[in-house]
This record gives sequence, C-alpha cells and structure tokens, in this order.
Amino acid sequence: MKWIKKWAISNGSRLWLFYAAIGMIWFKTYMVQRFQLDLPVESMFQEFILLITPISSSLLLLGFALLFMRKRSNLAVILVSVFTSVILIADLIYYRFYTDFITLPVLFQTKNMSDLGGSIWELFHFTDLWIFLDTIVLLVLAYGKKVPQIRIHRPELVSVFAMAILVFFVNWTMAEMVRPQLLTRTFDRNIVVKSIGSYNYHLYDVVLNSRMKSKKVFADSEDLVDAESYLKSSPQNLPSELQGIAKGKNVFLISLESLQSFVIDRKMFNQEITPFLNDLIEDSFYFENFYHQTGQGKTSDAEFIIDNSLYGLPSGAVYFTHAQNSYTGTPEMLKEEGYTSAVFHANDASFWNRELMYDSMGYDEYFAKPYYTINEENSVGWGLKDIEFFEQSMPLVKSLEKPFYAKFLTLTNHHPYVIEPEDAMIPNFTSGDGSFDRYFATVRYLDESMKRFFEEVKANGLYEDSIFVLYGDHYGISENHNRAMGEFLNKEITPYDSVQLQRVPLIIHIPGTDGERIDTVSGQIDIKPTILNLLGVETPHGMMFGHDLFSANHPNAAVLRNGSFIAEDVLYAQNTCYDRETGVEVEDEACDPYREKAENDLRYSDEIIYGDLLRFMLPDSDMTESEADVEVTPTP
Ligand code: GP9
Ligand code: MN
Repeated sequence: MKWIKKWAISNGSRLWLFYAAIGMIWFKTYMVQRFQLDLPVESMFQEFILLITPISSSLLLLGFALLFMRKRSNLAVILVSVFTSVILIADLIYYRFYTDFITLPVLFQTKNMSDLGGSIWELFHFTDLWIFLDTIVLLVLAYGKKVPQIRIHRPELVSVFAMAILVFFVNWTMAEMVRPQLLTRTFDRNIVVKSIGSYNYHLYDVVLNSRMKSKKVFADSEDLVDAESYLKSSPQNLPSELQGIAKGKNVFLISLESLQSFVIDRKMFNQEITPFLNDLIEDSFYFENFYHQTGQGKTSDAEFIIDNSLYGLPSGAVYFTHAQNSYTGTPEMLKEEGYTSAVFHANDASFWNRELMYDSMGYDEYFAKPYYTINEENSVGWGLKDIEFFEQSMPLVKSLEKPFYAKFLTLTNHHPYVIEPEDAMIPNFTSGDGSFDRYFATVRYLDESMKRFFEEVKANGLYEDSIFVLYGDHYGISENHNRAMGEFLNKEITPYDSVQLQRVPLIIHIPGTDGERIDTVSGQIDIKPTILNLLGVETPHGMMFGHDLFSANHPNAAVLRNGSFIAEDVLYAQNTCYDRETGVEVEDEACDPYREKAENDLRYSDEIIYGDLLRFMLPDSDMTESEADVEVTPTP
C-alpha cells in the first residue's frame, strides 16, 4: 500500500497541473453550456449527457498540446485553457444574438466584421471574463513555482487519447439514443451542441464543411435530372385568377429589416406600432401565416430564397459560400422580358458578398454606399436612416429604364435597435431587456419610412405602373429574449410559440386591385413564383421549390431552415409535433406525412447549390444538358 501512495504522490505532482487543467476546463465549459447558453435540457439523461460533453474534446486538446509542446508542457495547458475560453466567449456572443452556433463559413465572412462592431459590444458582458479564471489559476500554479513542470510519459499520453475516444463514443451513443442520426440528419445546431458539446460541435463543423466543398467536383448533369424529377413529382400549380395582372409593371421589392408579424395590428401603450403598414394591409394582399426561412445568412438568405426559390444553406451564407455558382434568379428571368434590375442598399457593397452575388444572379445595377450622401446627421446604428435612404434613392430609381425590378434593403430596424430621440415615435417597452424594449421604436420608424416611400413613389408618378412586395427578412427578437417576449405577449413562450414567432409580414400591394387577408401557410420560397405569375412570365425550367401563393392548390406549408415545418394542421419543432391551431402536443404520426417532404425539399435544394447543378441547365429550354446531349461550358 505504501508504494501506491508513493507512486501517487510522485506521479500526482508531475501531472498535477494536467489534472487541474482538465478539471477546470471541464467545469467552465459545463457551466457556460448549462447556465449561460441555457441549452434546453429536458431530462436527467440529457443533463448527464451535457455534463460529460466537454471531457472528450478537453482531453483531446490537452493531449495534442502536450504532444507538440513536450518541452513547454505547462505553457501548453495554459494555451489550451485560453483557446477554450476564447471559443466559449465567441459562442456566447454569437448565441446571444442568433440563438445559434457559429460555423466555419460564418467565421470567414470577415467582410461583415467591421459593421458588426456595435452589435458585438452590446452582446459582450463584462462578467463573461470569469471564463478566463482557470487560465489565471493555472498561471499562478505554473509560474508561482507551486507545482513542477508537467512530465507526461508516452504510454500516459496514449491513454489520454484512448480515453478521449472512449468518452466520445459513450457520449455519442447516449446522444443517438435521444436523437437518432444526430449528425447526419439534423439541421439544428442547438441540438448538436446540446448532445456533443461546443468543442466537438466545432470539430464536426470543420469536417462537414470540407465534405461540402468536394461535392461540386463530383456532381454531374444526372444530379440535375434527379432534382428536376423530384420537383416535377409534386403537384403543379393551377393557374391563379391574378395570373398576368401586373404584366409589364415595375416591381418594388422591399426588405423590411428584422420585422416580425407579431407587431402588426398590435398596440403598445394604446398606440399602433405599425400604423402605416396596418392601413396598407387593408388595400393589399396580406399573408398572415407567412414564415421567413433564413439560416445563418440572415438578410442575404432572405434575398437568396426570394430571388431563386431555393433554400439557403444549413450552415453559412450561400452569398459567401457559393457566389460563383450559376443561378436562374428572378432578375435574370425578367431580363428576357425586357426588365432592368437593381438593388438599393446604403451599406458597403461587399457586405454579405453582395457585389459578387448580384452579378451571379443577373442584377444590372447595385446602388450601394457610394451612391448615397451619408453623414453624422442622417445616420444612426448601421448607417443611413431609412427615411433618408428612400429619399435619396428616388432620383436613382427614376434613372432606371422601365419596366424595372428594384429591390430595397432597409437598415434602421437592425439590432441593437438604436434610434435618436427626435426619430422615436413610440416609447420603449418596459421589460428591462434593453434591445427588446428598444425594438418597437425602430419598428415604428421603419413603418414611417414606408409611409414616406409610398408618398414619394406617388409624387414621382411611379405608383400606378408598379406593384409592391414588402417582406420581413428574418426575426429581430431571438429566443434569447423569451422572458421579455413573454411579458409583452402575456404568455409563456414555448417551442411552438418560437416557431410561430418566425412569421414575418408579406404584403403584396397592386394598385387598382382590392386586397385580401390570406391565411394560407407560406414562406419566402414562394415569392419568386408568385411575382413571376403576377407578371405573366412563363417558367418552364423553373427549378423552384416554392409555389404561386395565389394558386388554388398552393401546398399550405412552409419548411424552416432548421427542419421545423408548419403544415395545414400541424407544426413540427424540436422533435415534437403540435396541433397548429392550439399548440397542444399531438402524436408524432400526425407530422409524419410532411416530415419526409420537408427533409427532401431541403436536401434537394442543398444538392443543387453544393453541386452547382444549375450550370448544367440549358438557357431557354426545359431540357438539361444530358437530355439534349450538348456540351455546355460550366460557369467557372
Ligand atoms: C447589412 C444588412 C443587415 O447590409 O443587410 O444584415 P443582417 O445582419 O440583418 O443579415
Ligand atoms: Mn436583416
């Protein structure tokens, strides 16, 4: 017994710092995952899974650090401690805004970084610095001469790696018991992190992205044929009564930044939050159950979905990852009808990689920051105030050759929702949650800017010959604000409510046509076919996943990018099937008929983008390259 004690003391001290590092990294990671990220844990079993998730990756990281820095082993564990803290803080900041986890493509979107500065500071809490406590303790221990340099023997290092692998497999097996095919099927990163932990998730994300990159190389025209026959297998739309009603008219497409439907028709402190839009809806087609379908690409995903009727990607922004692909977007299709297309946005042309992507999608003009006069007086938050933006855009619009397809991207109602006192037309809410409380004043300002926009369109004689499509691009209030949202709506926010809160307004205003409130379930994917049908444009080689919203046999369903879906009578979210009307949980079988379709839609759309399959399509034909047996030079 004595020799065991002796062994333990001598070996314990030479590995002491290693054990301390493992313990502290495990502890801080668990605390952040469990209490700061607040990942929803539904059972003791899941609680246990979450508890063990940091072990395998911490062992792996420490193992590699000690392998490569044998001579400076104390420094090695300190570097691992710093590295893990940086990851955790980055996760926290990202999660606080997006309720999601960063992916590799998002990390490399450095072009967006400078504009995000304000938002990042708002999301960083000074108290987050506690996450670096372990580094401080390790530094004191290592360099305060309290403990000797770590000396780890080769067999011990091998057992560290063996242990890492073993723990990972135990962790994975348990996670698969809760959610089968966790890593192959899910689109919801929150579930992945909850099941395998933040560090393992980041590693998985790296592998996933490298696999995605290789897909284009191996794709061929047969893959396009597969996707085409999949799309043709679902029922084709019956022509709507409104088909061609706006033939030859200009199209104003307006992205309403971060605008969600819950503010529409609602009063706060007895004041309407969106008085102008509420009035406009009375003379327009208003889609009450219209959902945004964006992922990490936010505004750019909304643009992509709307112009292409393809889904954005499960990770990253397609505007960044696949800007060189071939597309057959609305601007390109309308060019054949004699239309000019343009985008108006008072931000850097490179934000979201727009300048490249707009080229690929066939836009003729992009009026970005250099076209606007922007100074301290006329800007706030992210830049030029929306009212000024529309005012300064008008002469540019008038310079366009008609008919045109013009897209406007608003900006003032963007997180962190700052506004100057003279522009605030409604007071802040009073929940104590800063950005939630401020949201209403910037929404009200956006509403006012739309009023001014319509006045100017009329004053410039453009109203009668145009149609107007206004849409909310994505949520503005993430699940991170559920407490404040609950207080505002006077109810507890369940996962069912969280999906329902992904509704954004869609208003289609056609001068001279009476509108209607339409309660069909629909999504951004439906906008392209709807606009094309209103303009009377034939779409023989559509490759579109959406449907004309005015067609009598519109599918009455919407698929969200994280795999949740909403259908006629059910709503599916976080592995649970709900009754759509009541929000009451129902048997899984009720959702089954829709689940496969939802998964297939997302998968085929992803395949088209990963494989750059539209490059195999022949212009002006509904045949693919293989059917026509003609060589087409792929787009570089
Ligand atoms: C930036 C604007 C906002 O140009 O589109 O982007 P978001 O952060 O909402 O995706
Ligand atoms: Mn946006």
